[in-house]
Amino acid sequence: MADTALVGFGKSAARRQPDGSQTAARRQPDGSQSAASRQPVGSQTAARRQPDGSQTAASRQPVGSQSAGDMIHPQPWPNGDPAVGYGPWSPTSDHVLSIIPKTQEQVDVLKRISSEYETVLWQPASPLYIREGAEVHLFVPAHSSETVEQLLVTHAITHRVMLANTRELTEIQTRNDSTDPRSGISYYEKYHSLEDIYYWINRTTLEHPDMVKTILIGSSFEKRPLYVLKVSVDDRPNKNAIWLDCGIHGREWISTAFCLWFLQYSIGSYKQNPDMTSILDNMDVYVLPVMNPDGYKYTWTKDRMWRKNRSHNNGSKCFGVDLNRNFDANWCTEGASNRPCSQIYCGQFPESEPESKAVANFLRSHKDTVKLYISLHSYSQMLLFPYSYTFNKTENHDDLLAMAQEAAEKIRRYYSNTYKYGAGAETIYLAPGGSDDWAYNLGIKYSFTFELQDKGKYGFLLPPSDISKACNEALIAVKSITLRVIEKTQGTL
Ligand code: 0X9
Ligand code: ZN
Repeated sequence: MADTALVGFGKSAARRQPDGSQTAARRQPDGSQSAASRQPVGSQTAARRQPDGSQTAASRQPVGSQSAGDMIHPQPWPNGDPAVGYGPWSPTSDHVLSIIPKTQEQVDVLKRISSEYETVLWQPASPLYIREGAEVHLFVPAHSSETVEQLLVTHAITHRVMLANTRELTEIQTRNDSTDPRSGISYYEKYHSLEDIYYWINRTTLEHPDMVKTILIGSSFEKRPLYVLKVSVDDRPNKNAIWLDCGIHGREWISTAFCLWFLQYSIGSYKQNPDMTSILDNMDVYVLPVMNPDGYKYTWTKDRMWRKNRSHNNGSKCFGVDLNRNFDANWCTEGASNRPCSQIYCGQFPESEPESKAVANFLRSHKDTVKLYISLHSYSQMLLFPYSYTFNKTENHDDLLAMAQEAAEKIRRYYSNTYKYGAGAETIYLAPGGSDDWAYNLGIKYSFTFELQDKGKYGFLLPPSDISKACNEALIAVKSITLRVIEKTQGTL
């Protein structure tokens, strides 16, 4: 990965590499941001971004002009300048800050930092959603850290370092020990590259021809296949079904890991586990493990923080559409953006993207049988249900609430972990164009979005050692809700 080319080093080295180049997050040619890659000689640190995502020419400096001493510090550090080594925080590596804005002015400063400087918002997904008193998680590449720190201190904005060195965690997430059978770690307790996942899909289908079929439902913008695995224990036509999709957002790796976990579990536990047996006796299961293969691939090769798909936006240098703003559910109203450089860009029109169109087409043609829709995301530990595009309640709000509550209680009982639950708009933010709301309006009245672990300790960089607990607790929620749906839909087909 490009990200791993760098190592953090001391302030006195002033971010200059031995070859004379500077360490700094590099803007990709498409206008996207690489989390931390090597910057070409002549570019500068702490690059300032224009609101449209481009970089200001004025902020570029000639080679050699940049050193720790060149940075402008209007004495923001009461205990001395950390650049000389004795300050409270010496950010020489990419890190994540937890920040709580307490006033509207602080909210505005944070919105500006997260949209104009080379940083990546982890939580919330867009500056649009930043609110007074709500915690913000901001990824800050090493080269932006002094500028960001200075702005926060100047405006007295409370913040703390949440993750001190993200490169190490990224490295741990991509380390592949699968070749060592003695490690004792199963395939499902690791993250896998897209190629590995395609290989796994193929092998799983071949190994379980009686239970698993692969359905090609379309292809991505970059022409990668979108495979759905159908798990079915009999050939009963028009059997009720559940749908699960994972990986709609590239950087949310635990989501895709969950789909593989779930598939393996359903295949292996039929006639072993009574709940799963009852689920498969009553329902077919459709699973789309990677809804956004281009974005996922990009997070493995170029930019670990990438969220959207990778489609080209005419007239803009920014790539990608947020697939979870591209569905036809109050599309592109408040809570989405019509600007291609935004993380929550809604696209040119509803279902403009091949990935969302493929899912929508499949569900439209299976809408009489699919009774439960679940979309897996991360992070923040929430069980959400419609609506997210309006504060209005759905007609079966109480049912959905009871199901989410029961699932969250089971997670608390069995795993001592807490999940918030509720309708999306009131629980996180108003966000139109989402797959769950669209599926609900299509007629799939049991529709959920799960935000898996964690709550920010590692965020998107959840270590592989946490996969099993994250997946097991999500599994308990999926089973609990599915069993309720079976009860409620018995006899509907
Ligand atoms: O904003 C989203 O798309 C989801 N959160 S995330 O941090 N994973 O990006 C929440 C989606 C909730 N549902 C809808 N907005 N429809
Ligand atoms: Zn997501």
